[in-house]
Amino acid sequence: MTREPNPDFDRYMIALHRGEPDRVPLGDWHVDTSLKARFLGRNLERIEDEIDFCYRAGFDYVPQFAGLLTWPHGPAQSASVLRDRKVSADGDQSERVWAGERDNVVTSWEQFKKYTWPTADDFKFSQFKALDRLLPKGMKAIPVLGRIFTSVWLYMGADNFFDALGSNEELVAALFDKIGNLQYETLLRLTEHSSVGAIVSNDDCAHNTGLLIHPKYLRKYMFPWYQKFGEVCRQKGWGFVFHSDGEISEIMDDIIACGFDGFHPVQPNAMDIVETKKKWGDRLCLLGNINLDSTLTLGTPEDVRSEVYERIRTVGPGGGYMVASSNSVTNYVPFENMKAMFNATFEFGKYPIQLPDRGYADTTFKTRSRTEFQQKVESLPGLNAADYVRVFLDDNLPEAIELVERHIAAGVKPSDVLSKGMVQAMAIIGGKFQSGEIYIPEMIMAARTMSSTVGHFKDLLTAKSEVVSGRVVMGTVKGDLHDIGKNLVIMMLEGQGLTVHDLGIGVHESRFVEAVRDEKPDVLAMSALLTSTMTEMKVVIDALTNAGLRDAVKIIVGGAPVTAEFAARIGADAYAFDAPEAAQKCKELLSK
Ligand code: B1M
Repeated sequence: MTREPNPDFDRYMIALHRGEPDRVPLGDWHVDTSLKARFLGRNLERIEDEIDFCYRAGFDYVPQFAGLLTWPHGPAQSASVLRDRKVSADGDQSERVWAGERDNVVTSWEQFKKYTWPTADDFKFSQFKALDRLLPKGMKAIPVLGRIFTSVWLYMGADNFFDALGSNEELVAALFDKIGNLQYETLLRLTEHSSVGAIVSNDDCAHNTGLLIHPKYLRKYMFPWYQKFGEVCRQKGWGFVFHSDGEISEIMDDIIACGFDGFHPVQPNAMDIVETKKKWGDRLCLLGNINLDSTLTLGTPEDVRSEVYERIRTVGPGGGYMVASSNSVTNYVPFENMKAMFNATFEFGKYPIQLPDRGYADTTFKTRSRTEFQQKVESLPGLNAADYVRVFLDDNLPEAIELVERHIAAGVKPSDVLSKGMVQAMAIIGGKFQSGEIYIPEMIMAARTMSSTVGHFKDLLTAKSEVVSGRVVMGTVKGDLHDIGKNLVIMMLEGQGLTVHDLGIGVHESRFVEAVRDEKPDVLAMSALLTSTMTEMKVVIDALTNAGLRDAVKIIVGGAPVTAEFAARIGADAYAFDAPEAAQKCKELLSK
């Protein structure tokens, strides 16, 4: 790539303030080290190398992680090294892991008090000192600092966190306070550095179809901290960008109220960037949207070029847009695709933008389609599934038990209590989750209350049950540690009367084969959240074929980047968009 680097942080700030600079800036906050090294033709060992990469790639800034990261497999080049606390399992200090994702370091008051909390003094700021001295003219530093909500739930572990919102909210509040304060103290330290020009606060609040938790918690515990961040940024004249994956429309106004100037990464599978610009583009600059689920990872450089063209054509005019990936430039983005994204930004991004429509939208912008889950509600005289919906969502086990007793006493068959009462209630609750009426914690709580109710009447309800029965083995595939979605799927399956053996996360193909051979399940269910790991599903199917077991089991796949078309291509029997649909599809597979 021969291009004269011409860094100019004013360009970044003009775009951030919704203006038209000379050209559309690049806006990513993280590029994997391996790609940077390949770009430079050498390993990155010093801050000078980071600067060199950003300069030569065409960025107007150098992003650097700061503060508490709680990043289980953290970006190795992160600059916020913890001095003397927890280190990674292999003893590598450079991984700077405070709390392993599965360590669940704080789940009780006792642990909260016992834990050696870091202070801002424990973080290293020397990289910013170096940037103060070394940055070339026109460039600034962007500390990536936020992760308040994310750190809280990673410290507790997802399940414990979701539980605690209902059962121990004071502990959740204390964690928000502790971590919010720590990140804020770190921000104040950064005010001493002349190189800083903006802050990117990264805090993933959502998945593909909605927020992870009810916005009232974010409003109570997270946004007040970002208000304080916003004040500091305003006083310093710094730009302020919020990063959250997923569909966050519900909290967009809160983000604006905190003083954020920009929103990254407008994930294409979750939000339509053209619509987002129409609604909020007069108050927020948009950064991102180059699709990590498909184009950047699976497409060709020409596909990437087309997608950048399309984004600049549709979102660039009028200003307030920066080209970036829809999360970060991960190690599984092909090198040539990364370069194509940078180059196309320079090629098409010059203002004024007047690009003709080349019809790229149809080929580059692939959003997954969701099948609406149609739940048939059959009512029986004296039995209304809605009653179970209410008590499950209220987490009211005594009332659920009373309800079952009342229905049995009124002469409803136990199998109908289960299939037309509770199982239907869980399906209705799944529909509420799909429509965004309830969030993950409520769904988990309802599933647990149902399971406890069934457990209470185990012999009575499950004897000669007409509820579909079947056995499922499920796991998240090798290389992938995402499990919140998998766990929800399992709860829905169990809520529909299926027995599930959870193999956990990062499951090797040999483990799937072994489970199919030994446990003879009716269905094998696989989850993947990364484009790089969904190909593992095919590896598992091939391994089953080689072991002569492919026809012994039905296979269903799903997860955020997985599509029906992909499922068909790898030879799976079914695909489901979400947990309620997974339950529906498994039942269909069982009836075949
Ligand atoms: Co990660 N992450 N993450 N992450 N993360 C995603 C998945 C991502 C989509 C964000 C984005 O692009 N903006 C992106 C993947 C992009 C891609 O490759 N296509 C991503 C990335 C890049 C990464 C890292 C690589 C980041 C990095 O290090 N640079 C890294 C990878 C780690 C690894 O796995 N090796 C990483 C790490 C993490 C955390 C550890 C911080 C955390 C996971 C913690 C955990 O699971 N215990 C995390 C999270 C939380 C997310 C987001 C924000 C939320 C995922 C989630 O839990 N959703 C996610 C953004 C997003 O999804 N938009 C993102 C809630 C859950 C209910 O939804 O899991 O989609 P979901 O499950 C749904 C459906 O997909 C479906 O039903 C569920 C419920 O209805 N479903 C199935 C799931 N499995 C199914 C199976 C079925 C059927 C349906 O049949 C069998």
